[in-house]
Amino acid sequence: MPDYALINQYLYEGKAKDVDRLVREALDEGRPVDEVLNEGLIAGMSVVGEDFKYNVLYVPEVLVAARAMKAGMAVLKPLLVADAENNPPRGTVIMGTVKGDLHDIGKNLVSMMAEGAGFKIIDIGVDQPVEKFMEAAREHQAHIVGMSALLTTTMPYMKTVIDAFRETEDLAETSIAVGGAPVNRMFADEIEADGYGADAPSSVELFLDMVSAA
Ligand code: B1M
Repeated sequence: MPDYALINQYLYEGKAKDVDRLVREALDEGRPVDEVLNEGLIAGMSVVGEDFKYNVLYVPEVLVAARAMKAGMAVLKPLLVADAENNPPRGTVIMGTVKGDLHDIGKNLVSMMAEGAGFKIIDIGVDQPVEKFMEAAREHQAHIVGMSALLTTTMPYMKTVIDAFRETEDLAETSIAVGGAPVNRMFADEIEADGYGADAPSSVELFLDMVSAA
C-alpha cells in the first residue's frame, strides 16, 4: 500500500521530485489512478488550504506546494487522458479561469478528466476576460464553456460572462458550466449557468449530459 501520508507531506513541503517519484511508485504498485489522485494529491492540497487559511502557510509556500501538486498531476495525466486519442471527440469544451483569478489546479484537473472522457479541451488559461471566452467559443465552435473561480471576489465575474454570451446572437445557445471551491449550485442557478460541477468527475457527467441534451 502506498504511503499516501508521505505524499501529502511532500506535497505540503513542495518537494515536487519526491511527489513525482511516490506517485509513480503508487501506480507501479497497481493502485488506481483516482485513488492516487484523491488520497495522495487532493488530500495533501486540502491540508495546504487549511493552513493557508489560518496563516500557517503563506503565498510563497503555497506556490511551491502547487508546483508539487502539478508535478504529481503530470504523472497522472497520460492515464487520465488515455482513451481520448483514438475516438472522435464527444464535443468541444472551452475551459478557463475567470478574470482576476490565477488558480488553475482544479480547472486543469477537470480538463484532464474531460479529455479522458473524450472531449476536446481548449484551455484558455487563467485570468481570462469575457472577450477571450467569446473569441475561443467562436473560433472552436464550442459546445460548452466551462469557467473556474476560486475566489469569492472573482466568482461574480462568471455572471458577466454568462450575460455577454446570452446577449450575443451567435453564442446565446452555448452551454455554460461553472465550478470552483466557492461556487455552489445555488450560485450557479442564481447567475443562470446551465450547469454546476462540484468536482472533476461530476463535471464530466455534466458535460456528457449537456452534449446529449443538445
Ligand atoms: Co489561493 N486562495 N490565493 N492560491 N488557494 C484559496 C482559494 C483560499 C480558499 C485559501 C484559504 O484562504 N483557505 C483563498 C480564497 C478565499 C476566498 O476567496 N474566500 C485564497 C486566497 C485568499 C488567495 C490570494 C488572494 C492570497 C493572497 O495573495 N493573499 C491569492 C489570489 C491570487 C489570484 O488568484 N488573484 C491566492 C494565490 C494562490 C496561489 C497562487 C499561491 C496558489 C494557486 C496556484 C495555482 O492554482 N496554480 C493558491 C492555492 C494553491 C490555493 C488553495 C490552497 C488550493 C486550491 C487548489 O488548487 N485546490 C486554496 C484553498 C482551497 O481551495 N481550499 C486557495 C485543489 C483543487 C483540485 O481543487 O481548485 O477546488 P479546486 O478544484 C476542484 C473543484 O472546485 C472543481 O473541480 C476541481 C477538482 O475536483 N472545479 C471545477 C474547479 N474549477 C472548476 C471548473 C468547472 C467545474 C468544476 O467548470 C465547469
